[in-house]
Formats: sequence, C-alpha cells, structure tokens
Amino acid sequence: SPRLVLVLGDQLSKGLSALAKADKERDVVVMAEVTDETGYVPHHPKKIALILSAMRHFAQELREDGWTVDYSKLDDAENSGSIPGELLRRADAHGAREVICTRPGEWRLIGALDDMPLDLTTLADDRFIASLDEFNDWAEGRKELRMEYFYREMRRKTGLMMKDGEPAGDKWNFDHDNRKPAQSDMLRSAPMSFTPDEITEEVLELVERRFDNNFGTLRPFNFAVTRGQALRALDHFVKYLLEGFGDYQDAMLTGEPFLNHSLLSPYINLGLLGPLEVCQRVEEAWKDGDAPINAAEGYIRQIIGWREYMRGIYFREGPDYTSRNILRHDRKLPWMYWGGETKMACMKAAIGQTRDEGYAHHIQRLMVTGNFALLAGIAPEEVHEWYLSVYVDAYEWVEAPNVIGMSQWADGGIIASKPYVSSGNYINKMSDYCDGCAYSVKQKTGEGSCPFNTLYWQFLDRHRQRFEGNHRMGMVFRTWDKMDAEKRREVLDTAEAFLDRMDAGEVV
Ligand code: FAD
Ligand code: DLZ
Ligand code: SF4
Repeated sequence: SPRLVLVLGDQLSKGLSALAKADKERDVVVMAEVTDETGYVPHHPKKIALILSAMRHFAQELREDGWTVDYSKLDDAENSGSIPGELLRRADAHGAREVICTRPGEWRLIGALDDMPLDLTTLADDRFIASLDEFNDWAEGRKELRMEYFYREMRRKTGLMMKDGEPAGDKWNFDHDNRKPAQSDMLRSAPMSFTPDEITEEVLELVERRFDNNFGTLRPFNFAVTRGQALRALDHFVKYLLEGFGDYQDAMLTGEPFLNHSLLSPYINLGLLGPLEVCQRVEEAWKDGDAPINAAEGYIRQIIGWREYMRGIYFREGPDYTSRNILRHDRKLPWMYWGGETKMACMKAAIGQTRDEGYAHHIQRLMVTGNFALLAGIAPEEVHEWYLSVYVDAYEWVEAPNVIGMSQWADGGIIASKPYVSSGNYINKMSDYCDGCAYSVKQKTGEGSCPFNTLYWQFLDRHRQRFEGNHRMGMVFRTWDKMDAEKRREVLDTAEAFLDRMDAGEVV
C-alpha cells in the first residue's frame, strides 16, 4: 500500500525532505485546505488567499511532475476540517498506515500529528541554513544568545561575502550606514505585482465568501503564487530596489508602505524561494557592482542571521514560549489595532497599510505598533495573536520570537538585551508621520503631547527595578531622575490619563 506524504501550506518546495524521501510511483501526496488552519487566528484575507492559491498551484505542478496528489479544498463536502483528520480519511481510502512529513513550523501542529493513530515519520525541515542541532550546539553553554555572533557563524558556513575567511570589506556589519530617513521619491520602483489567474480568482471568491469578517482588505490581490513568479519578484527587487535597501531600511514615509523593502518574506516562508538562493542572488549583485556593500550585507544578515536565529530560538524555547509574560502586562489590545480610529498618525499609517496590504516593514512592526503595545502594557499573548493574524508572512516559528522576544521583551531578554522602547523622538527622526499628527512630538507632557513621550517614561518608571541595573539603560534613568519632581508627576499623570481614555474606548 502507498505511504502518505504530507505537504503543508508553508512547505511548497519541490526539494522538501518529505518529498525527497517518497516514491513518486507508489506514494500519495496529501495536501489539505482545512478550517483548523484557516481559523486558529483570524488571518488576514490576503494571507489566506496567498496560501490557498499557492497550495493549489503547487499541487498542479506536482501532478505535472508525475505525483499522485490527494488535494482537499476547503469547501469539499467530506473535508474533516483538520490536517490529522484529512490524513486519516486518505489513509482509510488507500489502506495506508504510514505518513511521511517534514516537521511543521508550529508546536500546535507538531503535537496534533504526534497524536494521530498512524505511523508517522517526521523529517527535519532542511530548507534552513542551520539545522536545529547546529543552532543548539551554538547556543549551548552561552550566557547570552546574541544574534551577531550566530550570524558570523552563518557567514562562515555559507561563505557569503567572505574573502579568505574574513568578511568582505573587513567588517561583519555595516549597520551604522543604514539609518537614513527617506525622502519621497517618485522614481522608486514599486514591488512586482501579478495579475490573478483563474485558480487565484476562484480562491479569492472563496475567501470573500468565507472570511469576509476578518480584519484586512482582500482586493486588489497581486502576490506571486508560484515559484516562477516569486523568482521574478526576487529579480525585480535585486534590479531596482536592493541598491537603496541599506540606506533606507529603517525609514518610514506616509503613503509609501514598501520603500526599498523586498516583500520576499511571504515567498521565502511559504517555501517558494530558498533563503540561500535569495542571498546568493544578492551577493552576485554586489559582486557585479550593482549594489553597495552596506545594502548587500544588511540584506543577507536579515536572512542568514535574524531569520535563522529566530527559528532556532522558537524551537529551543519550547511550546510555552508564546505564553511568556515576564513583565506581567495584562491590558487588552485596543480596538485601533483592528482598524478602530486613532489620532496617532504613526499608528494609523502602520495599521492602515497592514489592513490594506497585510504588510508593514520591520521598523513599523517594531518601533510603532510593537513599541506602543509594550509601552502601554498590552498582554503579550494578545499582541502575539494580532501579529500572527495580520501579516501575510506570519507563521508562529518566526512571528513568536519576533513578537514575544524581540518586540515585547516577554521572554525576559533571551533575544533583546534591552527592551525596544522609544519616545516619539525616534519615530519623528525616522519618518514624516509626526508632521500630520494630531499630537505634538515636541511637546513632552500635558494635553496634546505625543503619547509615546509620556508612556515611555511611565514604562521605565513602572519597571525601574528590573531595568535600572542594565548597563545600557542607566543613562535614561539618570535623565529621568534629573527632571524635577513636578515635571515627572505631570508626565506620569498625562500617561495615566491617556491609558484611562484608551481603556474606556475613547478615540486616542
Ligand atoms: P526586508 O526588509 O526586505 O528583509 C529581508 C528579509 O529578511 C525578509 O524577507 C525576511 O525573510 C528576513 N528578515 C528580516 N528581519 C527579520 C526578522 N526579524 N526575523 C526573521 N526574518 C527577518 N517576519 C516574518 O517573516 N514573519 C513574521 O511573522 C514576522 N513578524 C514580526 C513581528 C515583529 C514585531 C517584528 C519586529 C518583526 C517581524 N518579522 C516577521 C520580521 C520582519 O519585520 C519581516 O521579515 C519583514 O518586515 C518582511 O518584509 P520584507 O520581506 O519586505 O523584508
Ligand atoms: C496558515 C495556513 C492557512 C491559513 N491555511 C492552511 C491550510 O489550509 N492548509 C495547510 O496545510 N496549511 C495552512 N496554513 C499553514 C499552516 O498553518 C502552517 O503549516 C503551520 O502554521 C506551521 O507553520
Ligand atoms: Fe506618532 Fe507621536 Fe509622531 Fe503622532 S507625534 S506621529 S503619535 S510619534
């Protein structure tokens, strides 16, 4: 009898370990659209559409390659609604007992598969540069798991931008060149966009019918849904946008949701592009003189450094990671995150483009919506669910360490040596948002002052015991202590009043 080969929605790679182990002549590939996966959080409609359309296209390509594929559509009458359910159903139909899978990217699903009454062989997901063993070996015995050191190992391992064992340009990291604010530039290319074909159109109608109430705008839908298209998107980025990536990677501009970012994370995370091939393409552009070293190095670091490091942490820390809450934050996520009104121009811009595009770039996620949630003391689990829902590239293995660890400091500093908090000043420096805001970034307290300004101090005051001893934060506490007592009182009162109004559901 055949074995079943599970291919999940984010495992759309021809070289997937489960496929490599299987026999085209004998085995049956199982792919399934199921309500368990489309419903564990209220995913953005663009995210659901991308995954389902890419799955349908991938199934078609597998069939063209000669595989037998049992594909379950979400609307099929017999659909059991879960991945284990669909495997059991297919096992019955074929008289099969054995299932081969590549390890899923989420503890929830790993557990569900392990509980199945079938013979399961789980293979490592080798679409990453570092295996989990390699990451754990690197982490073992270290007091601090700093990304920068892990990144250097990955540079050595891949040989990317290395010369005779030394980093190209004699520096590992060119980040200090990468903090320029951006100007509006009519000549900057937009990311590549693709017209939906028949398969995608059918999916869009399905998503419209079934997920109309989820936060997020479905149309226009212009994502790549095949590897071929994703490769064109990669080409487009390298040709037109990479050059300015380094300089402007931290900048934010009203009305320009993408700037020089690559928008490749959805495709890499789905398996349509491999992380190494993306980096090799970027390295090649640098070698050919088409991209400066700070752009190429910065980009490669995000992928072979941050992305791999986040995955290592997620699997190293275990299933309880998403419920960590070291700072004991328990405020409810305010309605503005789900599209409710806000007077804060930066939040409005970041959340607005998230609703429209399922996308915000790193600094918007970290220093606007993430910063605000941390300062306001929102429960990290709610913040985690929001990020997992609203971004097209969000899968728990990469989202949770970014949110729970990097952004909300809820893991107690495994990822970030100090919390990513800032006053309005940082946002003002890196964006043009403050120009059009109802609040004044220059004003430090009182009615009309930028909420980030007062919440920042209130956060530090609230968590003084924990952070005072952190050598990178001593300075800010000294600044706070130098303010006169009355001013400090006013700052704290303004912050409290703001939070009270927010909790009462007022538009803030
Ligand atoms: P670019 O700016 O063009 O960067 C290039 C690539 O580097 C990305 O495609 C991505 O693959 C990788 N990368 C960059 N930073 C990170 C990082 N911190 N972690 C992992 N990979 C990184 N990324 C996700 O893929 N999924 C998520 O759910 C996710 N959630 C995030 C939540 C928060 C609070 C924060 C601060 C960051 C999150 N990130 C997440 C990381 C990063 O913001 C996105 O990878 C990036 O914005 C994707 O857009 P891009 O492809 O245009 O990226
Ligand atoms: C995110 C997602 C969605 C929305 N739908 C499906 C689906 O219908 N079928 C499927 O196999 N996978 C889907 N996924 C991706 C899975 O949730 C993903 O494999 C796990 O979260 C592990 O990363
Ligand atoms: Fe955001 Fe404050 Fe600037 Fe308004 S003034 S855009 S709230 S940082």
